[in-house]
Amino acid sequence: MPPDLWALYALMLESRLFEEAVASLWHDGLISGEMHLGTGEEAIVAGVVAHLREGDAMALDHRGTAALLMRGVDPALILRELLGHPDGLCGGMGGHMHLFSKEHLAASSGIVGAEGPAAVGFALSAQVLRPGAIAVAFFGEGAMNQGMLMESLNLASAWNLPVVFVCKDDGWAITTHSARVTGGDLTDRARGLGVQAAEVDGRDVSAVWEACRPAIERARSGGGPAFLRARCVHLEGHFLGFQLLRMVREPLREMPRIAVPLTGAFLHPGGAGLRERLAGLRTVLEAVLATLRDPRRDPANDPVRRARAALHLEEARLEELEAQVKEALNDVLAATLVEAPA
Ligand SMILES: Cc1ncc(C[n+]2csc(CCOP(=O)(O)OP(=O)(O)O)c2C)c(N)n1
Repeated sequence: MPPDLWALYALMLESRLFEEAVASLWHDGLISGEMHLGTGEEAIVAGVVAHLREGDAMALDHRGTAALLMRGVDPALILRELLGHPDGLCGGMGGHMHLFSKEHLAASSGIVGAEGPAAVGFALSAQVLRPGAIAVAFFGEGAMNQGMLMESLNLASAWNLPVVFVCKDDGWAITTHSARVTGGDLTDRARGLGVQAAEVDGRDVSAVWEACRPAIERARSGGGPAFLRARCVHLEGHFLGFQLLRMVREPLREMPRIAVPLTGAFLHPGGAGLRERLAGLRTVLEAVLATLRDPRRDPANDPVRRARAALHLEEARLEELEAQVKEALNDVLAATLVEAPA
């Protein structure tokens, strides 16, 4: 059975529109604190969540909004939670990094890597209490360098637990280039612990859906854990207002403010030797070029846009679907914002 791209696109679009609305509220100062969005991860989340059934569980990271929405959690409850409203999903006390839904067996955490132990706990209870049910853990590649996630992969393998570990690999952990702090290959690392592992283009929702199907089916039927590494691009950078993204989006305006004084300092005679100063100039040049080549500048890395392009031949159906998703979301937003205190 092929994936239903229409249904997957609807999930992704709802999530994208919801997070765009959240971004706008955050920029207006109505949501306090940091805000990590999952924009750019929608294909991974939709491709996995579409396989889940009642009784399955999800352990989520600091970008858990998309997964909860796609799993059917009421968007009004999530929005009220982000606004700190007492009627929010967690009484307004959790905020966007600590969203829980007992009804949906979903728990998120701002502690990087904590999705591993939570998913293993969910999977152990599924193995004992609800055979056939599974747990999914969503986390970034940075979390793969956390001990507790390694322990979780190990235990899931040793106990043959029904858990699928989904690594949303965008290559960055805030401002750390993950490759610089990572030994070996992450997929091989999972295999080394006895966990079946696969890689997929996380910008392609059909590919993700196809890639995780055998992993989920195997876990359901007692075949043990799996690891899926899906590459993606975080379109908003690490969090809203991310300083590096300002440079990526407006290099001509932002870059000179940093590059010009640095270049001037390296050209200034005296101080460090010529060799060091030339190396400094080279670093500045490389940084400027890397900014211009940044994958966040390339619309082809947007999974929602890619899914839409695959459906564009049926323009009328597409527009109808988009209008439906927008209208439903606008109703929720309007009702929630009227109810929420200023
Ligand atoms: C245990 C722990 N260490 C550090 C942090 C600070 N922190 C928050 S997000 C983040 C980066 C995580 O990178 P990754 O796992 O790749 O996820 P991404 O943010 O890229 O989605 C860090 C280091 C934290 N929240 N928890």
